[in-house]
Amino acid sequence: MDATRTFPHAMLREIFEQPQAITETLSAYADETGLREDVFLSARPAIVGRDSILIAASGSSRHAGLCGEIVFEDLAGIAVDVEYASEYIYRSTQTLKNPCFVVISQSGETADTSEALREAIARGASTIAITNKPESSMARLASCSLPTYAGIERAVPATKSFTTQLAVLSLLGLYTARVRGCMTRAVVESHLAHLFAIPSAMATALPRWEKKLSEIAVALKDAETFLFLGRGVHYPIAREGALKLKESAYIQAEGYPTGELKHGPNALVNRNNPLVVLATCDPSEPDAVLRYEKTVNLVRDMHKQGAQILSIVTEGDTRVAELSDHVVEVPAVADWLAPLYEVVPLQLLAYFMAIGRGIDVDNPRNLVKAVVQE
Ligand code: F1P
Repeated sequence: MDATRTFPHAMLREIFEQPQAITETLSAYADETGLREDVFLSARPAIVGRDSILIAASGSSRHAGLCGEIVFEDLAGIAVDVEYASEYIYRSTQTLKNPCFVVISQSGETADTSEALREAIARGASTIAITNKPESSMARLASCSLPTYAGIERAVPATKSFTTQLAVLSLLGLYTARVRGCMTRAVVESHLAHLFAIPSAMATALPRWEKKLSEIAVALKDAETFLFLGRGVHYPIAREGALKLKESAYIQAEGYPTGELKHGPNALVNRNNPLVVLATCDPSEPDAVLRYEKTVNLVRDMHKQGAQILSIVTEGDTRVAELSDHVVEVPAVADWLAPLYEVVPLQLLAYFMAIGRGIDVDNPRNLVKAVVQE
């Protein structure tokens, strides 16, 4: 980041701080050759011998958890459930007898998530807290604390805390795969090389994304509602994009699995209700290619139907791009890591839509940084 640049809002500064925040977080847990065993030591008993993982969180942190669900399942072959923290305490005690219970919270103080953590401890679960505050009550309460190193996040809409949560979940996914015997050291090393390459590619892309999204926000300024669509690990990013737009710009938005569009929401699609489609592709992964092909078909149908489409595609894509009104390219990367890139243009979309509406984006109405009362 240009150290001399001053930003008009904390949210924009924090968006630009992400490459640095991700680098610091990755470096705390690993280097390019391997995971730091000593740092993960306290996570080991929480993970080894568990049949499943239960993640509880609220808001953006929950969306990071939804990405984590796919990562843990795909990398480590362990079943994962993601619960709204506020719902967990009402869930049956009869299921998931031996889970590793993971809370994710920027503040480490959100009342619903703290309550869920206390309940999980009472139910005998082993617990891990991923927070941005190592001294927070959740970090102290859990048997293992895995902090994010995002630095202070001032704007209410979460940005760098979210991407650093994704970074910790990716590392924990690799560690879990390793201790469960699902991955060789060499494969871990190659994943780490990809992870460590992300911050500098993100830093290079950020000025281009900033310009592009400021223009797209002007083009979409009269849109009434937004539908964000994503499949697989990209679906949580659709949810996060929609939440960012709601909380920052006061615009009604929903995040849906792409394949669900034709099961109801399509009735709403018209030029005033644009679609934001996560349509990246990792050609080295057959499942990702399949998802991409299905997404191309859907985008084609929506284009014919006259929808207004903003697509997030992999650099060099032409197939989705030519069917879209607005296109944002993100660097090519392994499918499971693409969320780290994809969310950033969506944060910028929310930021510029908010600015266009004269909203105090750092302090949106009715919201606080940490909801400490249920
Ligand atoms: C969770 C959260 C944020 C949201 C808002 C209210 O906070 O829902 O994601 O942006 O600030 O709280 P946390 O548990 O991650 O601190």
